[in-house]
Amino acid sequence: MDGSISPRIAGRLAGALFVSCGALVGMTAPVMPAPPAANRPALVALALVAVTAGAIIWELPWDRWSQGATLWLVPPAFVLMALHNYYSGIEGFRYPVFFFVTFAWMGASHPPRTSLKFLPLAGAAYLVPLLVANRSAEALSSALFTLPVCVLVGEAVAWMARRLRQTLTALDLANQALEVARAESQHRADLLATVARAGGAIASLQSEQVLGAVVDSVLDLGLDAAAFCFFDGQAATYRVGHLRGLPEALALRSFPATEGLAPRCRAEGRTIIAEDYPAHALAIPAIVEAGVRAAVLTPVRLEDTIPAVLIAAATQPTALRGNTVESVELLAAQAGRALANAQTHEHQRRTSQALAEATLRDDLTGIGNRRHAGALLESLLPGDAVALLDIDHFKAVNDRDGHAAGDAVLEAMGSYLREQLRYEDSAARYGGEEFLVLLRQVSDRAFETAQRLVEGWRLLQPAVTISVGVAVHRAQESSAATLGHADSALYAAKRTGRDRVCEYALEDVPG
Ligand code: GH3
Ligand code: MG
Ligand code: MG
Repeated sequence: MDGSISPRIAGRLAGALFVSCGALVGMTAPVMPAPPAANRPALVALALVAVTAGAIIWELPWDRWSQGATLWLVPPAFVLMALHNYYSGIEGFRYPVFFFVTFAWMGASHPPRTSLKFLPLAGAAYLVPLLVANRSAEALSSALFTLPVCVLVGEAVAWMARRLRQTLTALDLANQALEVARAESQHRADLLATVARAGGAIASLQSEQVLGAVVDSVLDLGLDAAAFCFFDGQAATYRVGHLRGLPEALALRSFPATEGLAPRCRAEGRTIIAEDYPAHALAIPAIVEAGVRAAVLTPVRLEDTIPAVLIAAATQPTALRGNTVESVELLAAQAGRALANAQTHEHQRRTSQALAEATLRDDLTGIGNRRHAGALLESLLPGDAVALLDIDHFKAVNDRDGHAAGDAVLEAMGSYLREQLRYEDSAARYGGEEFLVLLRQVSDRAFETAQRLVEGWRLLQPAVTISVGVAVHRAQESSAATLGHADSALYAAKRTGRDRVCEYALEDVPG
C-alpha cells in the first residue's frame, strides 16, 4: 500500500509500545504519590494488562487483515490511558505523554490525516478522567494545549514517514532499473562474444565446417535447435542440413517450396520470427514434435541470391529476445560469407577440377567412382561412419533379366543414394554392385541411418535387396582399417541372410 508500512510491522510496533508503556507504568508505580492521590495496586494491574495485551498484539496475524485493522488498537489504548490517568492522580507531567506516543505511532503506521480522525476520541479519553476528578477548568486548558500538539506530532511523523518511504521506493526502483540494464548489457556482450567466436572459426575452417560452427554458435546463444535449409537452383525444393537439436530424419528427404517457413523467409528476403511456432500454419510437424516452441528464420545471402535459410529455435517462447534475433542474423551473415568464400574458391578450382571431376564420377550411376571413394576415405574424421553397401544376388538379376536391366538397377541405386543422403554425406560406387557411403558425424546413429537406407530401398525395389556393413571411424585408426571393419560387417550381413545391416563393434574379431 502506497505511503504506509505493512499491517504486520504496524501491529508489532503497537504491541511493543503496549509492552514498554505498561512496563514503564509498572516500574514507576512505587514512586507515585501516596494514596489517595495514586492507587498503586490499580496502576500495577493496568501495567500487567498493558504488557499482556502487548504480547498478544505482537503475535496476532496482522498480515491477513487490512491496513486499517491496527487502528482498532487505538480505542483500547485510550481506555488504558484514561484509567492510568485516573489512578495516577492526574499528574500534570505524566498526563499527555502516552497521548503523544499514540499519535506518533499513528503517524508512523498510517496515512496522513489519520490522527485528525481520532481527535474526538482522544479528546473524550483525555477529558473523562479529569472531569470525573472534578478539575474541569484545568482539564479544558490542558486539553486545548495537548490535543493540537498530539495532532501536530501525528501529522509531522506521517509526513516524514511518507517522504522516507517515497525516497526508499525511488531508490529501489533505480536499483532495479540498474540491475536490468546491467543484465541486458551482459547478455548483449555474451551474444557478441559468441558471434565473434563464430567469425574466428570462419577464418580458419573449411566452409562445411563453418556452417557447422554457425549452428553450434546458435546453441551457444542459449537456443536449443538450429539447422540450414539449402535451396536447389530453382528454389522449387530444399533440403535441411547441419541439424542441431532436431530429428535427423528431417535431413533424409527434400521439402517442396510449399512446406515450412523457410521458403517464405527466402521469398520475402527478411527474418521471420515465429513466437508461437506450433500455432503457425506453416509449422512442420516433426519440428513441433521435437519440442520447438519458438523459431527465428533468417536468410543467408550470397551476393544477390538467398541460397539458404538459417533456422534457430527454442523450446521456450521467451528465448527469442531482441538481441538474440540480431545475433542469429549476424551468424547468418557469417554463413553467407562462408558460402561466398567457398564459391570463390570453387570458381578458382572449377577449371582445374573439371578434368579431375570427370575422372572421379561414375558414368553409369552419376555418383563418385572408386577413385572418389578413395578420396572420401582420405577425408575420414573420428565420428564419421563408413557404410559398404552391396546388392544381393546381383549376378542373378543379370542372368535372369539381362545386363541392361542390371545396369538400370545400378542407375536407380545412384539416384536413390543421391536423394537419400544428407547434405554433408557422400556416396561413391566402390565396385561393380558395391557402394561406399560416408556418413559424417553419426557415430551412435550409424546403424539406424544405414537401416533406413536398406528399408527405403526395399520399398523401392522389393525384388532386389541390399546388404550393408557399417563401421565408425575411431581416433588413431587408419581409414584402411575402418574400411576393413565395414567390409567384415558387410560379410557378416551376407552370411546371416542378406537384406540387412551389420555394424562392426569394437569387440568384434576381424574377419
Ligand atoms: P551377393 O549377394 O553375395 O553379393 O551375390 P552377387 O551375385 O550380388 O555377387 P557376385 O559378386 O557373385 O556378383 C556380382 C555381379 O555384379 C557380377 C557382375 O556380372 C555384376 N556386375 C558388376 N558390374 C556390373 C555392371 O556394371 N553392370 C551389370 N549389369 N552388372 C555388373
Ligand atoms: Mg552382390
Ligand atoms: Mg559384390
